Amino acid sequence: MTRQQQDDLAAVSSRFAVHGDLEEIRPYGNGHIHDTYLASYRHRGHRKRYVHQRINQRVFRNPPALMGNIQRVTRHLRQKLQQAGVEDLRRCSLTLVPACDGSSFYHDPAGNYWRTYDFVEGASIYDTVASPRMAYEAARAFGRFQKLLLDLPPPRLDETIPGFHDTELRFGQFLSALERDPRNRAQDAWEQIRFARSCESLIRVLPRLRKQGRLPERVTHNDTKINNVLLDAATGKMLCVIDLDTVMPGLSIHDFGDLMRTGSGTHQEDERDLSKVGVELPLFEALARGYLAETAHFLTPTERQYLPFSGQLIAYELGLRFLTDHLEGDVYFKIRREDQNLDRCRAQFKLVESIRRHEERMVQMVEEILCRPESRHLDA
Ligand code: ADP
Ligand code: GN1
Ligand code: MG
Repeated sequence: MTRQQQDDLAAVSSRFAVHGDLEEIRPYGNGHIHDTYLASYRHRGHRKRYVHQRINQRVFRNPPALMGNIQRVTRHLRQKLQQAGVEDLRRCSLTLVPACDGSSFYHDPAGNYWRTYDFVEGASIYDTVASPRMAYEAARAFGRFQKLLLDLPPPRLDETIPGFHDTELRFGQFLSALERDPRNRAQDAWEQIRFARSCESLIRVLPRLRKQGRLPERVTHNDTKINNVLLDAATGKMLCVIDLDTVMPGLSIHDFGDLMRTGSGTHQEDERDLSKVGVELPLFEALARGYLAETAHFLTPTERQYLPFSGQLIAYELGLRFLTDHLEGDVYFKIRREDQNLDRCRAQFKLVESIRRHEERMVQMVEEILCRPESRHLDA
C-alpha cells in the first residue's frame, strides 16, 4: 500500500467510534466481494483491532438498507445469545462499531460506503475443511444462526440482492453471457458450457416444491461457505458466523447447500486437479450432524429430505455463476490469476457429479441421524 492509501484508510478509520491510537492498517482476508482492512489501535496499553470494509456497490446497490438488515440481525442474535446465557458475547456474534455520527456506516466524499466491526480475537478461519470436527462446528454455527433468527420480529428483511439464489435466473444470465460472449471466451469453455446445459432440469426442482408449499421462507444467511464462520483458535469450537450481507429471506436448502459445496470435500474452490474434487462421506456426515443438531426440530420433512440434493444444486448454481463471470470477463468475483473463474466452475461441476453419485448414501445418512438424536453430538 502507498503512503497515500494508508493515510486515506486512516482517515476512514477515524470516522468511526474507535478507541486509542492507530498503529497499523492493512488489507485483510480472502473474500471475493468487499475490500476488507484490519486496523490495529493501542488503547490504554492494550491492542484493540477493528475490521473496516468498503462495501462493494456493484454487488450491493443499496448499502443503507443492507446495513439496516445487519443492525437488526446482529442485535437480535446478541439478545438471543444473552438470554441463552452465552458468556463470550463479543466473540459469539459480530459487533458493529458505529460511525462518529451514530450511523451504522460512513459515506465518504467519493461516494463509498464503509462499515466497521470489532475484530474477533483468537479466531481461526479456513478456506477448506481439515477434519469432520471442523465441518461439524461450522455446520452447527450456521444451523444455530438460522435457529436464533426464527423469531426475528417483522418487517421482512430487505432483499439485498434480489434473486440471489434463483437458479433459473442464474441460468438465464449464463445463456445471455454465452450469447453475447463479450470476451470471446466461449470457445475455450465448451466442455463446461455443455455440462451447464445438460443439467438445466436442476433449476426447476425448488420452484416446483415452493409452488407445492413444501419449502417455507426463512431468514437465511445465503453465503454459508466455510470461510464465513469463525472457530475458536484454541478449542476449534464454533464462535460466530460472519459476512452478513446476504442475510435475507431465503430457503434452508440454500444454506445447507453452500455448506456442502464448500465443506463436504477437502479441495480448494478453484482446484485444478479434478481428481482431488469430490464429496468425502465422513465430512458430509459431520456437516449433517452439526446442522441438524440445531435445526432438526423445526425443519419440515421436505427440507430434511432435500439436504443432500441441496449440495448438488448450489454447486451447480455457483458453477453457473463462475462460468458466467468468466464469459463476461471477470467483472463480479475477484480473481488472483487468469482463468480462475473457469477453474472455479470446473471444480463446482465436478462436485455436482460427485454429489449425484453419492446422493443415495447421503439420504440414508440423514435418515439415520434423524432417527438417532444422540448422533447429532459429534462425540456420540
Ligand atoms: P467478503 O464478502 O468479501 O467475503 P467478509 O465479510 O467475509 O467479506 O470478510 C472478509 C474476511 O475478513 C473474512 O474472511 C475474515 O477473514 C475477515 N473478517 C471479517 N470480519 C471479521 C471479524 N469481525 N473478525 C475477524 N475477522 C473478520
Ligand atoms: C462470494 O463474499 P464471499 O467471498 O463470502 C459470493 C457468494 C459465493 C462465493 C463463492 C455476495 O462470497 O455468493 O458463493 O463468493 N457472495 C456474493 O466463493 O455474491
Ligand atoms: Mg466472506
